Amino acid sequence: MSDQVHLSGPKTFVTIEEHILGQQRSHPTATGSFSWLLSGITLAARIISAKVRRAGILEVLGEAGDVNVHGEQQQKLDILANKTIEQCLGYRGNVGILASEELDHPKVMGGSSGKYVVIFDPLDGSSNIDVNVSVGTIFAIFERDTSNFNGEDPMTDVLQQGHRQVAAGYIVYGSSTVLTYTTGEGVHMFTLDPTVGGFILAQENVRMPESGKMFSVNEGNWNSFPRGIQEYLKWCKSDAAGPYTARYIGSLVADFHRTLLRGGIFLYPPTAKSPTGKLRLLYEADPIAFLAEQAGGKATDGQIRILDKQPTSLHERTPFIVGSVREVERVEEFMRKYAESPVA
Ligand code: P6P
Repeated sequence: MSDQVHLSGPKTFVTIEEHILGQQRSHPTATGSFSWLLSGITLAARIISAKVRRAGILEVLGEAGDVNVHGEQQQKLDILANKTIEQCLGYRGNVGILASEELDHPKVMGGSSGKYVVIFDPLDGSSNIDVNVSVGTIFAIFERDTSNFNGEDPMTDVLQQGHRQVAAGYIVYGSSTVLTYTTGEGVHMFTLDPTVGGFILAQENVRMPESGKMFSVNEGNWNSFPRGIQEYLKWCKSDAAGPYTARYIGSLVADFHRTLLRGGIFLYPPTAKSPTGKLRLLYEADPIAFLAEQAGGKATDGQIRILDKQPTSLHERTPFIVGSVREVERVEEFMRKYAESPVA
């Protein structure tokens, strides 16, 4: 049975719950536990969306006066989003470990019974909140090896390579709230309908265009980009290339959402300020890379496939290049060609 959702009778809208159940039915061994977990994520998404939409009214704009583990000012909505996800997922019984950008260490929820690990960025791009730019939530889901869990450090279940994800997704709080997820069987997109308070299927089996003349990078860091990246961007701006269009929102989820739908490439290379890249491997690059590959795209750190990287710490950063397969391959060619050349 394909994982397409089959509706009987006249075409009506498909809710995310129906779609998840449809995916579950295509797995004879599925117990519903995973569907129960994903419904916790959709609940958290609806709550966070409501808070983001009323940020100005709820007086949750502005900084919370504290800093997170990275020394970044915590926005009040950051904290609210983190708490919401913990409450919606942490007590479902099948989540054993939660790890978040906002937490110094992973949280073990209710002993060793929880089968899943959920790693998330509760509100990515939160510095954009006060200027009404799209922000997003990103999540990655792994299974735990509970057979040998005897209270040892939960990090052994958190520091898994990205290709071991059982699901990943994001919610982008933009002109509309869109939830995109994959369980390894294609990428599916849902739009929140505020009138019914539910996510409705917008597009099934989303495919990223194989190429796209749009690059997304913060060129303010140009001087410290690797030579290969500089030469690739020069090529993009040349008549030989077209030239390309530049689009950069400064919010990963929004920049990736556009790249997923329109094609092109997003880059956050090493910079002087962030020599190992700015974006985090576990809860930004890995889930986005899983979605990109499931949609026919590609994701690398410039040398290694993102999903093959072995994390060594929870908040580890990585250079990140993701997008249409032809565009990423072209960047890799430039990186190889100028590998021996110092930064120009
Ligand atoms: P810069 C937002 O703070 C974020 O973590 C990502 O969402 C975004 O892609 C990146 O940082 C933007 O960083 O240095 O260009 O402002």
